[in-house]
Amino acid sequence: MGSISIDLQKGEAMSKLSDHRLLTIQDISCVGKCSLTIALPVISAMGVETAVLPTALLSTHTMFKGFTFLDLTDQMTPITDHWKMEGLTFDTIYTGYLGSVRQMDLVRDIVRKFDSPKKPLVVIDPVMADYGKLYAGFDENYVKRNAEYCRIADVILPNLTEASFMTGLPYKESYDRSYIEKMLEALLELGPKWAVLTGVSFETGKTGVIAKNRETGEIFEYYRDKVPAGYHGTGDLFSSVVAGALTRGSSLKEALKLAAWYTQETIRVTYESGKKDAYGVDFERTLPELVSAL
Ligand code: PXL
Repeated sequence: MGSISIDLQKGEAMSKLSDHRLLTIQDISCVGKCSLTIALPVISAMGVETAVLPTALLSTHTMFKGFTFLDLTDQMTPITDHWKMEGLTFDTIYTGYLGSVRQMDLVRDIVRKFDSPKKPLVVIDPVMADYGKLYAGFDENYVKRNAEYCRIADVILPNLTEASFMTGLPYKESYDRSYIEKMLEALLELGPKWAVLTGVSFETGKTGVIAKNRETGEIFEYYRDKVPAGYHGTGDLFSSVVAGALTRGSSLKEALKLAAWYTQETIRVTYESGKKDAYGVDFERTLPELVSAL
């Protein structure tokens, strides 16, 4: 038992630690720079206390051959019950890679568990696919349940592949504006307040993000120069910055601009350092820039 909680009422000890507290729920891949090994350092550096609920322990992410996998699903309820007993609250609940449909059901229970005194903002990155293909271990049922799971979100952040799997619209590498608008509409039908599509490009050499609000129909988009390289974990980096910025009180537009700039800057620095494999981005080198930008 930590010494601070001895003198204070339950919950009071924890609630004094930080002005903003976010809970992120995703796997920990010990090596490979993705999910929690990105979310925890990045969101903490943004000045947001970051609680973690690891859903699985992997030796590496699933792009490596022969990775180990320890399922932590059975820990999700006891850990969060303990937090509830301690009187903890979260400003934001942000989920990334979830290993199973059951984990989505448990996250729904967790969101309900922490919905008072103030409902947390729910940010969902439905991590499951890229470049037209599902990641190892996922199937049609996982896709269908992920689409249903997006209903509880304030903000969803799929890439185009994930969006096409969830909406049933065809995946296209070249497309026009009407395709993207249809995709946003179909995503909003899943029920989130904001649908954000990442990795959208209408012009050679540019890439960015486009978002639509379900209630107002407002569209926001932001593009930057495309660095000619793809690295693992950049979606997790983008979503972590969005979740961190929203938790600090930024508007979604500010959060998306910051995340798009920071992700592109990090890809650029990684690429210019000569790294050509997809292993991961050197966010450790660009974190000071993110902190200065806040
Ligand atoms: O970066 C997304 C991600 C997160 N976690 C695990 C993954 C992947 C993508 O492959 O395998 C375990």
